[in-house]
Amino acid sequence: MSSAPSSAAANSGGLHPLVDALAERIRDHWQHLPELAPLAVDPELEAISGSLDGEALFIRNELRRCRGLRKLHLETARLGAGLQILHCVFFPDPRYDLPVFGADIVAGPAGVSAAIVDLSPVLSELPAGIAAALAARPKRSYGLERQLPAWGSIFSPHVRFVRPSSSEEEAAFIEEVGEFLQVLSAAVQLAEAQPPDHPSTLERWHGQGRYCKQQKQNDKTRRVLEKAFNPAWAERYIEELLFDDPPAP
Ligand code: BLA
Repeated sequence: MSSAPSSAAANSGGLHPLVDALAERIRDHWQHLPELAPLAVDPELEAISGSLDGEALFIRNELRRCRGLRKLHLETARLGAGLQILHCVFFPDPRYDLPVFGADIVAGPAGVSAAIVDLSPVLSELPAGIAAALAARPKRSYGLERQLPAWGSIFSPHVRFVRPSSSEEEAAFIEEVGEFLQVLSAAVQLAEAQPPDHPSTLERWHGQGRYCKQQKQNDKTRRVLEKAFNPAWAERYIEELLFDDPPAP
């Protein structure tokens, strides 16, 4: 038996090393969350494969839940024209005073074009303890820091949106994501549920709905999905899986 060299894996549908390494980091992190449990996903949306212009397309969706977070979603995908994507959102259970964790990596044949990570508030500001922990992180700079689009007003002042341009910068970005996850984990461990009909719970539920609505204004995501599949499919995928309205608490 011989094992294939990694370049062969990359040519036959493997993922960019940053996408793979970050997906691994996120899966490892899940194992430390309290009461981690599977979350059902429509089998039609769990693993999707196809081809576009002779290129293999696939989407892999992994979903979990835990105490404090209603939906942990990790998507890894290859969507044609060499486009590789890691999309990850942890949606809080609105009974808990927790932010939304989001990370997205977009890599093309020319390298990573976008790497973003944030703990985003569902109300106007992050819980004070989380804001303080994020502010205390070591500062890192990248050669290319990117400007957020207008819909990005949902992100916190601590958001990192960069184009890493070396393996050092890619490693630094993975470290940063690890720090955001660490800050979230510590908050999850301490968080206590409020009643479903508590006014704060309802405000957080509405706030999470706003987060989803803003994310759906990212035309770049929609365009890629429409091109790889079709507009009706893209619409269903976005509305039902990526940014479905949070269920009432
Ligand atoms: C940008 N997202 C993009 C781009 C593409 C996608 C092709 C343009 C790349 C670039 O600007 O360099 C595509 N992203 C996808 C697809 C999926 C995806 C197809 O996740 C999923 C199937 N996007 C998110 C989340 C965040 C996010 C959770 O889904 C942040 C937490 C951010 N993506 C984000 C931002 C941009 C982006 C801020 C830049 C948008 C812009 O500059 O207009």
